[in-house]
Amino acid sequence: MKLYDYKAAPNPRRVRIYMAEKGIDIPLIPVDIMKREQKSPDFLAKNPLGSLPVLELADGTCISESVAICRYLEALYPEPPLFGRTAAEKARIEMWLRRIELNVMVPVGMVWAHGHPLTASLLKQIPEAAEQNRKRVHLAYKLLNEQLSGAAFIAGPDYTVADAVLLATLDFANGLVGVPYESCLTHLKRWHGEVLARPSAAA
Ligand SMILES: N[C@@H](CCC(=O)N[C@@H](CS)C(=O)NCC(=O)O)C(=O)O
Repeated sequence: MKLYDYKAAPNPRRVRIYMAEKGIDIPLIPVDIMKREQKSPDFLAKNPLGSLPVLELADGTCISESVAICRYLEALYPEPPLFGRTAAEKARIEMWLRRIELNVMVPVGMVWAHGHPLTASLLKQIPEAAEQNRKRVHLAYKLLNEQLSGAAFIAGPDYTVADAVLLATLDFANGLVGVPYESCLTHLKRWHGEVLARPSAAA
C-alpha cells in the first residue's frame, strides 16, 4: 500500500493522524498541490477528482476520501477501535464525522476558496460568500464547544477518528484559512490542547 499525500493540506493530515493513533506505517508519496501535480493525467487516473489523499493498494485499487481510507484501514487493523465498538458508539462517531464534515469543513472550505489570496487564481472569488461562511464556521464552533462541555472527546469518552478529523480541520481553519475560534470557547480550547499534546498530532 502507499498513501499519496501533501504535508500542508488538512485532508491528508486526517489520515496521517489516524494512522499514527493506530500505529500503522504506510509509505507516503508526496504530491505537490501547489504545482498542481494532483491534476496530472497520471494522478487523475487514480482519483478523477484530482484531490488528496489517495490510498493505493497492492493490486492498483485506489481509494480516495480521507474517511473512506480510514475506514478501510480500520477493517484491516481493528485495534485499537477508532470507529467504535457498539452500535451506539459507531452511530455517534458517524454523527460527529458528518457534523464536522458538513458544518465545519464545508464552510471552512468556502472561506478558503472565496476569501484567501492563495486560491484567487482558481475561481471568481465572491467576498460575501467568504463572509457568510465565516459566520457558519463560528456557529459550528459553538456546537463543538457545547458538546465538549460534557465529553472528553468529540464523540464521547474515548478518542476516535472524529477527533483526528476535527483536529486536522480545526488547525487548517485556525491557521491557513484564518478563522480562529474565540478564546471564550473554553471546552473547545481544552480539547484542542489535549489532542495537540498527543504524539499523533505531529503526523
Ligand atoms: N472529501 C475529500 C476532500 C479531498 C480534498 O479536497 N483534498 C484537498 C487537500 S486538503 C485537495 O486535494 N485539494 C486540491 C484540489 O482539489 O485540487 C477527503 O476527505 O479526502
